[in-house]
Formats: sequence, structure tokens, C-alpha cells
Amino acid sequence: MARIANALPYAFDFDPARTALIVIDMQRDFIENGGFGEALGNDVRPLQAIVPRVARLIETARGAGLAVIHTRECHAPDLSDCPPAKRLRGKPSARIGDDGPMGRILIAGEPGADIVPELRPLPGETVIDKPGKGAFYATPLMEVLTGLGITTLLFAGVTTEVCVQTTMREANDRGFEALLVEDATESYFPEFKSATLAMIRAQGAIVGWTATTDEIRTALDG
Ligand code: TIU
Repeated sequence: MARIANALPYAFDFDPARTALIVIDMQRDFIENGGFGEALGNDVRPLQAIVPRVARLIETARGAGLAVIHTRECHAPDLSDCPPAKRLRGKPSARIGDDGPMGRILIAGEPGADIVPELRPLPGETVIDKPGKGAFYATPLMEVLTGLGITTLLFAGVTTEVCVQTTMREANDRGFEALLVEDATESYFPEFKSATLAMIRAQGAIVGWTATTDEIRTALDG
């Protein structure tokens, strides 16, 4: 067992052999100019800033032998898995499926839907394509985790309060212990990131724990 003594709201004990790192949606469409995030009116620079930190976390996980799982929010080219309620929401400058500088927005197989090159999955690592914000909805994620004997999940990626928090809540309801890595997640809205961290750890870890990459490294080294 490993222990993150300074995790919040209290020490987090986990078995590395039964722990996976889930890296949520570190895709060009959310992180680079010309993608979905920018089409929604957001400044993508805060998300770009965490790429080296997520890379360090992934290296840490791989070095310790943890399973690393990547997700991508994207849809089939015919949009059969994209409900109109999702596609038509709001007034983005480009909608899901529209043409953009990185190909069709949030469509599987297009350059924009790819994970940023710095965080490219290794051969053999699971990549889950998901049509929703949560990674359990309409995907094989639960079966993958059950097959690997995983009981504990470390979460990183974007955006903190949308796809990361949704997936962490889904995991919590499915009986996983879950921890969000504070410095390896980001939002377009700093106040939403801090609110998410606070609400996750409130009420005695009602959703889960938070800790930093350094704290995880120390726990895995020990
Ligand atoms: N818009 C926003 O903050 N996020 C998303 O649409 N998807 C993810 O969080 N991946």
C-alpha cells in the first residue's frame, strides 16, 4: 500500500497495483487555438499551461507501473452519437461536426480530436472515445477497469468542472476511490477549478480526494 499523507481532506491510502491514472480529454480541440474550446468563447492558454505537468504525472504513473487510460470526447462522423441537445446548445462560433482548422470539430479521427502530441498514449494504453462529458457513459470504461482489477482512480485532464468532475462523480457512484490531481487539471474558469476542488473534498471526501503530483510521487517512491 502507498499513502499520500497530505491529501485533502485526509490521508489517502491506495494499492498501486489496483490504481489507474485516467487522463481526461487532453485533446487539441480543447487545448489549441481553432478547436471546440475556443469556439465556445474560451481562452485556451490556461489549459496549454498544464501540458508539461500532465506529462510529468503520466511519466510518474508509468514509472510506478500504474495503468494509464486516456479519454477523448468525440463523436462519430455521422453525428449519430451526438444528441441535438448537445450540438445545438448555445451560440458557439463553430458547432460539433463543423469544419475548422483542425478538421471537423470533435469528430473521431480528425486532427483536433487527437490527444496533444506531448501526451501521446503509448502502444498498449487504453484510449476511450466518449460521446458524453462523463467517461463511463456509453463507453466500455467500466469493463476495462473491472478487467484490470482496478479499485482506485487518479484523475487529471480538462476541464476540471466539466468532463473531469463528471467522470469522477460517475466513478464515485460505481464504488471507486478517486483522487483529483490538483496541478494536472485545469478549467477555462479559475473560480470553477477552485470550487470543484473544494466540493470534491468537502463533507469528508464526499466525491473523493485531491493531492499534487509531487505528493503522489513521494507516496509512490516510499
Ligand atoms: N467546455 C468545457 O469546459 N468542457 C468540455 O466541453 N469538455 C470537457 O471538459 N472535456
